[in-house]
Amino acid sequence: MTRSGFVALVGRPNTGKSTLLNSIIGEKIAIVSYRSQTTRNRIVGILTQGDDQIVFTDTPGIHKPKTRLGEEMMAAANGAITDCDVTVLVAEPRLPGDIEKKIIAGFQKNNIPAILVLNKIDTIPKENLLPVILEYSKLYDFIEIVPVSALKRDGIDLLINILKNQLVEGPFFYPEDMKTDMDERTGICEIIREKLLKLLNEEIPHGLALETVQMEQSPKLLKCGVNIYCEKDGHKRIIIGKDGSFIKKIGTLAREELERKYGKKVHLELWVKVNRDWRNNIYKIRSFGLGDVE
Ligand SMILES: Nc1nc2c(ncn2[C@@H]2O[C@H](COP(=O)(O)OP(=O)(O)OP(=O)(O)O)[C@@H](O)[C@H]2O)c(=O)[nH]1
Ligand SMILES: [Mg+2]
Repeated sequence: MTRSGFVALVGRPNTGKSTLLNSIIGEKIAIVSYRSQTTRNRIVGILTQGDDQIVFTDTPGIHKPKTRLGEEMMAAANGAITDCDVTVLVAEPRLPGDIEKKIIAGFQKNNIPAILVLNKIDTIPKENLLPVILEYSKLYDFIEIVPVSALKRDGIDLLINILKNQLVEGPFFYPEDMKTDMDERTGICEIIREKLLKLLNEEIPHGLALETVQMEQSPKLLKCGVNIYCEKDGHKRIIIGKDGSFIKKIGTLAREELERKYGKKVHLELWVKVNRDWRNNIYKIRSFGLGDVE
């Protein structure tokens, strides 16, 4: 008899939720960056082992929204908590802050079955962990508190086993060999957005939206064209760079990753365009596959 269940990964921005998802699935499903608010909508990662299937939903980091996009991101995170069987709160290995307390208050109100993952334990001395665990256990009756390092893949198998214990008898929701439900066009945009997040500074990355407008594949070649929308003419100049040098660098990095992923040659064309204030326009947000599209 097969067993299955839905698990949501939530927490403040930058705690390593997407890194954790990738580490659990053993493949890069979600993009990761040192910046907060990297993840913008729900991302599904599927782990099937023997008779067990866990369907994970990675969510945008919980913050106070300043734009309509931000509001949609929070709706995505909160919706994931409501829709899953178990919620995993991913936090830094420090005493709980306001955001964690607020999330936990929501757990209390709705009696949410939750596991606490204290991530990034590679960044602190072991003895610092106990007071953090004690403080969190006073706040909520977590099913388990699991210290891990998503980056070093430390504690991940233990976490998977704990989650398997929460599964119930039932059918698989996805085919056994499926690792994500993200479509290829979105996946291509995300890889390019990751490079932009890493190499651009300050406010520009948050105002970017990408759209794959051309895609053609043969056994040996993937050809794609992607529009990169930014919010200001000044941003467009920076993204293109002197004589196109910056966008060329982004294109090369993204192409190299796509060639590894697809195992074939990739032709990538990027066009930079201005789309003013799209983050406050729900129709534009939805046209980029973001927001409440379900
Ligand atoms: N040292 C260390 N760094 C980590 C670990 N896990 C994640 N990081 C780093 O933390 C940063 C944020 O990681 P993400 O996975 O993008 O975080 P996130 O929670 O998905 O962030 P948002 O999508 O913005 O909410 C990146 O620079 C990661 O490399 C870890 O276990 N140890
Ligand atoms: Mg993320």
